[in-house]
Amino acid sequence: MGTAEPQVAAASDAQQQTDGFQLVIDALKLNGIDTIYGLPGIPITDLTRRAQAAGLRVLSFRHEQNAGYAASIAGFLTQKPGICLTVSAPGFLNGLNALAHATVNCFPMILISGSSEREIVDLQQGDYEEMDQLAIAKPVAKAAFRVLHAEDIGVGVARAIRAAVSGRPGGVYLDMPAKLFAQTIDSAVAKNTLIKVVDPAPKQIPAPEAVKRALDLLRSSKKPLIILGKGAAYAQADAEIRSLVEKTGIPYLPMSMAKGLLPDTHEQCASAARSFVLPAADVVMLIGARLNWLLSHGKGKTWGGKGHKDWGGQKFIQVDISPQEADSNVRIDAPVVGDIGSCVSALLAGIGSNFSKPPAEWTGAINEKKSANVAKMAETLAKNPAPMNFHSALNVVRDIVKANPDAMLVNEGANALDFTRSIVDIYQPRKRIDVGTWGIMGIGMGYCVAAAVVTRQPVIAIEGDSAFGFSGMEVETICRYNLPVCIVVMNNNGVYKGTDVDPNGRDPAPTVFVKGARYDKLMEAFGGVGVNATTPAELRKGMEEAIRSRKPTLINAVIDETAGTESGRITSLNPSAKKK
Ligand code: ADP
Ligand code: TZD
Ligand code: MG
Repeated sequence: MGTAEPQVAAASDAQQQTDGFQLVIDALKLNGIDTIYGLPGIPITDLTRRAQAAGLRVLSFRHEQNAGYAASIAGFLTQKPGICLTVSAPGFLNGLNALAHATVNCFPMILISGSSEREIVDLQQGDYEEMDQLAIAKPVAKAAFRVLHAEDIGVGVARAIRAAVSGRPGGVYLDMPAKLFAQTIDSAVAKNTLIKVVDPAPKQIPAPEAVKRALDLLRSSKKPLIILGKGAAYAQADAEIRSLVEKTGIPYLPMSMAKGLLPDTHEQCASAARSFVLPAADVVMLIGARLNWLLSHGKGKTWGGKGHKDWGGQKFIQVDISPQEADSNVRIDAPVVGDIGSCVSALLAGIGSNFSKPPAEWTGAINEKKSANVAKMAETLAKNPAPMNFHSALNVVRDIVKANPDAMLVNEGANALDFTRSIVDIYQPRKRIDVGTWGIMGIGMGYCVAAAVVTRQPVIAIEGDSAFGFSGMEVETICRYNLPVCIVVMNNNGVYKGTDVDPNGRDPAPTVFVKGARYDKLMEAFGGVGVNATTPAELRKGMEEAIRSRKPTLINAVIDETAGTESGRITSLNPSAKKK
């Protein structure tokens, strides 16, 4: 009898304990995070198991980089930080590329990595997979934090969420040493340490004088142009943006991932007259787009430049959440700083009902260019050469996307990227996701997994054969989770094309792969559907069937190996081209 009581007390004490693993899960769930993209191992294996047991969706990848890219694009699509979970040192480093990618592209993402104990790391005592991860993550992350005590997990997760989604979104690193997960703490005390983040991405209302300055400039313009970037797509202010474009009547250009904010077939879309409108416009309003290399830094030949017949010395309005973005390349005459939803609403309120639409001379000239270019393109697309080229294959993809406007389109490669971007119209916001600001290869299969999981819509991936190779093993992941993904590998036997040869006749050229490779068989290895398509008709049949069945499918589209251009559309950045 005398010993019975303490034993009961001990048992109930034990019941009231929680641990680091559980607190991480509780903190994520409390903040509405329902999916983890990761790869298990010491010290986070149990975190993946227990998260799944607790009802979180845990998607397990074959390489952390792909899990990281998946998390980053989930962040873009949902405005909630995508979570990537990795083991220490090598797993962390594999995920780091995606963390940097998230920061560079302004996507909210949190990389959570298990790590070695501080004591061992700081004395460099040689732990299993030891590395000073926090220090390494800092330069590529928007913010980086380490949590040492279970009672600080709530604060650590809250700070990571705020840093990822507030202001300009970005990648955040959260370092969790192994010992943290096993720490136990009283459940009641622990509960109070958790934080449900209130208003994680607060509205940022633009200053009225900034809005007025921008509108005055727009009103003075004879040849205005709006450029929509992926920040505008991220902002989910779709109705306001459409309204601004339509009420002002200003022609617009969508950047790659802003395609579909308004349907690419919209009468004000100037994509088919891009090289005409950029130099000719007099006032350009950037909405969630940076004047980086993708817009030729706002100067030089693309923009007319001095001496060009259309040189207008453009004036710029820039709508952006980052106050530091303006003037990064050229003078911004009217910066409007705030979140795009608030800024566009303020601009709309300011234009009222008496905004005069741009002169017909301007819109008419654009339409003329557009019609000419569209007619030229239609002619090219209608050809049916043997073997298939990019155009005849993408003509099929264009039809399939038109018939399935809800489907997500993932796209990477060089020619496979550039041709798809210009040929395949997008009809709804946030349906096109691609290589982003860095023009990076390897986003493909990670993006496919996240796009399918987040949107539940069919996913079509148009992949260069080189691009596909960077993440190709994730076809197993796609099969394992039975995701409705249709991958089309544009197989031209190599990087840019498949025709290079080693002048010494010893090895294959650096840009060339195994000729006639059958990527479709990779998919079959894991129970998915493989199709080898040598004609547009075969490609169409394969894609239609994939969308209908929602089965993981890989179509090896055999493309003329002479069809590509070196570096696709960015030949001018190739130093060998600069030398000439
Ligand atoms: P693109 O590559 O499509 O041209 P960028 O990635 O260069 O687009 O630019 C995106 C811009 O959008 C960044 O400067 C970023 O600060 C901004 N941005 C992102 N989210 C928001 C938001 N919610 N409100 C305002 N600006 C945003
Ligand atoms: N590595 C990474 C991470 N990103 C890159 N962009 C490159 C290398 C360089 N690169 C490109 O810019 S495009 C490309 C590489 C290797 C592949 C092009 O070949 P592809 O496409 O087969 O994917 P096309 O259709 O043959 O042009
Ligand atoms: Mg290729």
